[in-house]
Amino acid sequence: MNKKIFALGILLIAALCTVQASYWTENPRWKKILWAPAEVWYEVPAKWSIVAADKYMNGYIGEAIKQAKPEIAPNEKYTVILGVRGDKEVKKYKKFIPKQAEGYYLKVSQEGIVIAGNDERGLFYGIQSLLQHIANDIYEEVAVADWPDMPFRGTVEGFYGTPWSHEARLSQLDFYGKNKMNVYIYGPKDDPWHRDKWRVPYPEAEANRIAELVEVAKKNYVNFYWAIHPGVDIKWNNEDRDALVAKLEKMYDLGVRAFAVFFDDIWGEGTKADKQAELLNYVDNNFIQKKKDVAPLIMCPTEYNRGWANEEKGYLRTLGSTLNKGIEIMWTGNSVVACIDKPTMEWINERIQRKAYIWLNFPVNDFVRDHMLMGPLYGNGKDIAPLVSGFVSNPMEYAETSKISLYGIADYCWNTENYDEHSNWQKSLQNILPSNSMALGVFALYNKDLGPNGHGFRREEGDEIKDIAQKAIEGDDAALDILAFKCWELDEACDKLLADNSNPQLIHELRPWLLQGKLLADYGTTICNMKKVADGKISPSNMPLGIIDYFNHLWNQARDIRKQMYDNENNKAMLHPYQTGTKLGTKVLLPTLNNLFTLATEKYNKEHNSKYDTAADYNPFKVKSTVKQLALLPVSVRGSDVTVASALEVINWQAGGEFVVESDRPITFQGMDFNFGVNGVAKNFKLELLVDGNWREVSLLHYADNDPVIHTGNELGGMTASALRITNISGAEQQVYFKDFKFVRR
Ligand code: 14T
Repeated sequence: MNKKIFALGILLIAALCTVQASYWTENPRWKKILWAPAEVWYEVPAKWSIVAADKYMNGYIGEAIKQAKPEIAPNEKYTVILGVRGDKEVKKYKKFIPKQAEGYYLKVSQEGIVIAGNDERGLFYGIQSLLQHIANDIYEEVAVADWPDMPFRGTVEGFYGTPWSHEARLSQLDFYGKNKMNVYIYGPKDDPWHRDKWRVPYPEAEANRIAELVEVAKKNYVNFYWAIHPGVDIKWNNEDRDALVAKLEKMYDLGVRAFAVFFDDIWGEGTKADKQAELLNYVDNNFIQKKKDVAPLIMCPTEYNRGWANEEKGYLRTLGSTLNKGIEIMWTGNSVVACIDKPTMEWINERIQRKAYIWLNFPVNDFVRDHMLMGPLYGNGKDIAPLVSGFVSNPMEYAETSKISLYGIADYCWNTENYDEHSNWQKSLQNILPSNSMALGVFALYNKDLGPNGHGFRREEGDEIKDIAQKAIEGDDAALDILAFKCWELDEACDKLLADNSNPQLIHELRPWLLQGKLLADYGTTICNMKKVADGKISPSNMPLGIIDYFNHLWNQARDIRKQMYDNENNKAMLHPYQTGTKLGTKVLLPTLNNLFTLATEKYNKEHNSKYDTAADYNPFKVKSTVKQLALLPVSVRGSDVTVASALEVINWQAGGEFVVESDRPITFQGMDFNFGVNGVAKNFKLELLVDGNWREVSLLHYADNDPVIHTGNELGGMTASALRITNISGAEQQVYFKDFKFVRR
């Protein structure tokens, strides 16, 4: 081979390795490596001196650089030079500083360190990169130019359920600073002063906490947005308009300098585009603009996704043409819960005449509360950065666990084209639980998918065991052994995590799922053994000592574990009111195990002439509906209660539309009630039960005029049927909520 080409090749490979191996550890990943001389590690000095203007050192920049381990000693030769474009300290490096907002230049060498921000936030981010780079007390020489792709990156605390605790929020703000996210929108649905009591000022204790959050946000260079949700009962008059501005003024007095107004998940008067725009323009002109030190207003529209957009009524176009140009408009994509791609951005941007501000409903789990979402962020377009004005994630009420996905959000929003979900996910596990990141990774493999849900949003889970699962089902012994190993590995991971005390908040949030994980693993081990016995692969001499009928023991044990899993899910003390259970491994592992249980038992019955029940736990109920929004709702069974998950949105129930719950076996009814969230609507609906092939009507009534709950007549008790059907018989579309649908079996 030509020597020159050979040498060049080696150089090229060396260069690639250097960049890949060493500089992908930072989060978000750096944009541009300008200089990376060699893969050599140097010790971080014990002391250094700082060259920077006093105004920085006496402020948050000073606080940030003091997080580093080296002691600051005035005349130390090793210097850290800090500055912002235009400062004399960094004049020499001007040409390296990226021109983008929040960009910075960072150089770490044996001579010293230079961080030059394009602006103060850029300088702060440069310091964060340095802190990450020297975290292990060693460093490689490097120079980078770095800047964000999306101007606003962060979270919207916008879920239903228990709002984050104050401590959780403080920890989040710190996390955002470290990962270069600059937005936190405060809008928890169940904070009364955000929504139900939007006109009322916060009591003192809550107000003080908000003031503290604002302070901590500033330290982390995060814009703290406070959101108000007035649409539930707003009147379009001057009184309510003034009440809204007065509340914002109160928040301003607490230090808030960024605001949002949400009109999501409402109906009736509050949903009118022209009225919303008129109010918001007033707020913008008379409050936001007047203040001079307040960030542009953000609004969440009522039609916040394409699935809900009514083109004829032109809601979005009205907002687009009427709302002041500086007001940001939020958007969740093609549906409530969706990945964002270029077509959805083009579609919405054209209508609202500005770049939409993305509200990503991931990893929020308020509509699938039995699932913990610990998987990577993936599926969003890597070409949408130029089309968005901001990108925020709506997380889970489990703040600490949400950091797994938020770590991905930070990376994706900063370095969109180069986002790699696999490496990011690995890093995020390492970041959130360095002491046990492998165990966390194993456990998380079974906590990624959401299960069936009304939004039809699913995630990959279990792809890595799909093949062996299939082979094990087909009778492959080696595959069955691997599956058994996977169960052991899960059990071990749960043990490690339950015993970990390095991140107590994380383990506290995960505990119900960890306990369930141990049971699932135990169930799996038992079933793999059942299958081996049924296949004649465990010889009597290998069975536990003194056991005569091993299969009998295993079968009963599997049943007993299922019962424990069931009891765990129904432990009311542990759950919150809407918690529908505690599930994991539902996409591949659990169905595989259930399948193996049935196969093993069938085979054993056949060969031993026994009559063990072959059914692993399964759900005998199915929902069917001609009302589109109801058709995908999951049914869950808890003891004698059968519940259909509530839909929090308004249901447009067309005339004649049917909602059916079917069972594969007869149900004897004890009682039933449901709540459509509207008083006096029982008369618009008909309930029927399918008894011996005939539909039989059961009467419906309200107990009181002011109580939306619909009850059934006494004739229901004791009736046996295989399906129930509710029909809109009013002759007109009914707008109702679908909450608390339940019947009780005898
Ligand atoms: F404002 C919106 F962008 C938005 O997403 N609003 C809510 C949000 O608070 C909630 O956390 C999220 C996920 O459940 O979805 C929105 O709320 C809904 C949407 C529905 F389609 C609640 C119930 C629904 F049926």
